[in-house]
Amino acid sequence: MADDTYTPPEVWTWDAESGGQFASTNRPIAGPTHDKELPTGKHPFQLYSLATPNGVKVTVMFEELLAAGHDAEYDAWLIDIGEGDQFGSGFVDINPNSKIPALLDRSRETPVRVFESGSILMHLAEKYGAFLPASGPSRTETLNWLFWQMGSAPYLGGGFGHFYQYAPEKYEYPINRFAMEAKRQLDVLDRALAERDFIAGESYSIADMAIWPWYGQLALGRTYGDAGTFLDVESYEHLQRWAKAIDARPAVQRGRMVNRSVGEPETQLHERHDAADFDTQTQDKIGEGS
Ligand SMILES: N[C@@H](CCC(=O)N[C@@H](CS)C(=O)NCC(=O)O)C(=O)O
Repeated sequence: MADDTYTPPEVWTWDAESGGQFASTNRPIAGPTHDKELPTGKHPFQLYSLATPNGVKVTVMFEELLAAGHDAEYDAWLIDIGEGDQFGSGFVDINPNSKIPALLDRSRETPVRVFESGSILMHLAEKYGAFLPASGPSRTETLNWLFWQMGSAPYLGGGFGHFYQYAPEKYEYPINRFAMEAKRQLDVLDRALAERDFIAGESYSIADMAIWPWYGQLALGRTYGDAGTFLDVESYEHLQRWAKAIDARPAVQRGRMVNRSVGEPETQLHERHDAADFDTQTQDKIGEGS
């Protein structure tokens, strides 16, 4: 229905067909739809996720911790959000918001659930004393940018990305509104990165890990079809330099593969239980490419 003919009814009712590409998963209620226990592996950390930008933040963090010599071994299990795995009872117990990523930290006597990607990054950073200064202005600046990402990305993904790429029709009003906001956010980052190597200062931090999967990958032209051209991402010089530098990190390249279920089979590691899995368990090796 075109924008100019729609009058909202007095009380909204759910039309299951109105969710565009995600109509099959989105509902106006929370809670589980079915009973399903989550699998558990041998490591202290059990990650239930998918290689979307929010998922990649956490797998990059684990791979960076391991690369830095921390004992941060983890089992990563694939949650297929297209199939509704996020509404299984075991997953909802760990994240009542039914969104990936969700983590169960079994390194304590009583396991701790951790949901919201920013909370997971902080939890791991504090546990290992890594990628987040322990105190002082540099810690505050890192958290400034971490929370900036958590607050800003829904306008990029749920706003711009949804209307530019996924909505059933192209509507000029929301595309204009969210393209302007997306470009404003890109300029925020570009100006900050003109003055420093990384987003929160001269050290790589959980703020970079949170921001790069969204804005770095947009700058590299990897998200939302032709959005890179549409938003003229090449014009953000400092953002480009940072995006490419982070993309080249081996831990980032590994983190992008974990729980990935689209793309070239050699880039997909559906589950990760061991460092050797990158060499032996990718979809091209186990022959179940999707
Ligand atoms: N603020 C949350 C957002 C998580 C989120 O939106 N996850 C998406 C994938 S990127 C999801 O699980 N969607 C499934 C659904 O909406 O049913 C976080 O950062 O962890």
